[in-house]
Amino acid sequence: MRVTDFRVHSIAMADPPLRSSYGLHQPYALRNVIELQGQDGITGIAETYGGEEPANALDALRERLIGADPWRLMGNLLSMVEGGASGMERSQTHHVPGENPLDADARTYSAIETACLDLIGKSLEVPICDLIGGRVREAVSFSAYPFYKHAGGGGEADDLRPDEYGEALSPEQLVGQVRQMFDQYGFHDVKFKGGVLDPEIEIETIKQLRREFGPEVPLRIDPNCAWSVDTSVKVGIALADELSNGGYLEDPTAGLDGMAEVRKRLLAEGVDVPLASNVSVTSFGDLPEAVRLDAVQIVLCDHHYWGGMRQVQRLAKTCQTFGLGLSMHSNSHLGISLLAMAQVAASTPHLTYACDTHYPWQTEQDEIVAGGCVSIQAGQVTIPAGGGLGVELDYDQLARGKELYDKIPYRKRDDEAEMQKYVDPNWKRALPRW
Ligand code: GKR
Ligand code: MG
Repeated sequence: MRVTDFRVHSIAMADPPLRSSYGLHQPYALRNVIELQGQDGITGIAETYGGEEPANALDALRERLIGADPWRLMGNLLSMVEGGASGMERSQTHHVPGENPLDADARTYSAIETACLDLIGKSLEVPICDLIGGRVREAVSFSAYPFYKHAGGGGEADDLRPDEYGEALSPEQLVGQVRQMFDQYGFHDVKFKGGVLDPEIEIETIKQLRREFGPEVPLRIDPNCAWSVDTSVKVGIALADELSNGGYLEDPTAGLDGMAEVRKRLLAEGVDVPLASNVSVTSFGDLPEAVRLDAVQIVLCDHHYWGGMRQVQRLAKTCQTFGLGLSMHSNSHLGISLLAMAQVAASTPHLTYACDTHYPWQTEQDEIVAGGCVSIQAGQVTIPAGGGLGVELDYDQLARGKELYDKIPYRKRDDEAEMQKYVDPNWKRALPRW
């Protein structure tokens, strides 16, 4: 089998005004979708971070891709993941995910790997999860991912979208948002994006979530490093009960040293809430120090920037070896990414938490997989019967996403600029803020 053509499509999708310590989501989120066409007309697809730089990096590989054997390609390009900066420490504390130059090669490689696996899987009629080791679960659990948000459903001008969830800038509104997600998708877990309001309000939000959903629903909070060590310890103590039973405290503060200090001080207080990270641990090079310092007890994997699905499987085994848990990180994405996440999760035995997903924040109007939105039922995505990822592209919808991209001015994610535009002209990301 040979690759006969390679196409990169830059698309946009509406995104609601979600808040985090990075700032405010812009009215559109960007994605790049690639197609790797094989000789027999079968095409492998993948979805990755959006905007110009990732598209250019993918385009730059064209010559190496055309004429290559997709089975060999993943090995031929492996130095993008195993060599250079990719194996070394590359914390994304100060970068919006997808904008960290140190993981650029790993992100590019991952998209090519996914498209190769989709192409191979489709031609053999074997789902990716079985191709890369065999499924250990038929369906993958995802958690509700509530955000504080301003009113609005995303999009702009004549493309303003309905505001499905409404404003959520208080504990009560946030609880209402989660209830709506639970009713619609049947989630069993909550990963709550904090680092936005005063920590006392965020503590109250978690307490109200616990009162509303009870102790059988695991709760996690992720302020993306917005807190000092002192504040992190204070929050950890205040939420010791609510964040236990399968919950965790994710990236409360910046850096491995800070995380280690939080852990040490919490343990000294008799609080054994585990610390999770997708910010201070983003590569294998970060792991030895994280383990040595006991800074992180749960790593969030993400095939998009860890260098692909097989690297995630290796990460899982490494975590298991060192007694760490494994969860899965997400950024704004559509159905191709959701299925890629589900395929790797289905074939990863040591996955100890329900995965994150932003999927409920996107709408069918922007979905580019044939048949519309991928179904999440009882909080789970079931592995489709088809080969590869199990989905095909809807080319009309893809064209629509490309038109949208051409029309809008956004070319990279910039939550700080959006925050300055709509909330506070002087706003800067400050770590720690509290
Ligand atoms: O979408 O604003 C967001 C999130 O804050 C995202 O950028 C993070 O990468 O989901 C994320 C996380 O778990 O850190
Ligand atoms: Mg996180």
